[in-house]
Amino acid sequence: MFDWLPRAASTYAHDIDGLIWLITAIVGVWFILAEAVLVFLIVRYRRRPGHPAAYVTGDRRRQVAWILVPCVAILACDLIIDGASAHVWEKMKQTQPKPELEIRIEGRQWAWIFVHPGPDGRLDTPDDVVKMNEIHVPVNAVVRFALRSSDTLHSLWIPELRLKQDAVPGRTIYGWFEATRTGSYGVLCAELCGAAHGMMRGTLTVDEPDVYRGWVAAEASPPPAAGAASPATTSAASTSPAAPASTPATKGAIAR
Ligand SMILES: [Cu+2]
Repeated sequence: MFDWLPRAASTYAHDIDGLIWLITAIVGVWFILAEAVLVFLIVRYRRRPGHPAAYVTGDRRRQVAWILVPCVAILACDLIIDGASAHVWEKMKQTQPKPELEIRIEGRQWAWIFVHPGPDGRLDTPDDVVKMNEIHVPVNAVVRFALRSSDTLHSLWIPELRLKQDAVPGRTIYGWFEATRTGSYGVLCAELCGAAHGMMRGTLTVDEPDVYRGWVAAEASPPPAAGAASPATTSAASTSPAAPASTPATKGAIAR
């Protein structure tokens, strides 16, 4: 309709946008109505010579109706919003489509750590690809994530996917998304989490499946040769030297 929202890039983005517009329309009508009545009453009952102010107790039936009728109407609007959002909640939160990719995400002060499965397609194996503030997924694939926080509350926010999910210390929260457009999108934290909260930014790269597979293959370390490299050496080699969180300690900390 308008370009007021970030470009939609997930399968449920349009459902969320529909709710945003529905709520905006309902609240907008009430806002205009309330302000119009307010201005009318201010003008109609302005101070005038010879018209003393009346003491209105609000206990007469017609006066009570001025309160009760809008309350019932607003409650009805709430129920309309609840009804419209129920199927979106069901689709996003209560349904877990069969994932084609599982990723582990950890929020910490002040970065996002993403653990991708390596070429073997499984997490918790030596070829896992651990990245700080960098997540890669294939387009048109269901991605299931397990989200955790290692310190305080964070909130994973990817506006183009219409995905926002709190990360709560001590809990693992599962969710999913399916990106529908290739490209790079911002990954933000939507929960004030400390002094450098504003710097807690990452990038989601959505690629064609073969490009994604190529990226994983390039980033993953080769499996350790028998007796050749120690596990610590292998873990360090599997990560980018520019990503300080991609250390053996990090991998251990976010492994289940
Ligand atoms: Cu934050």
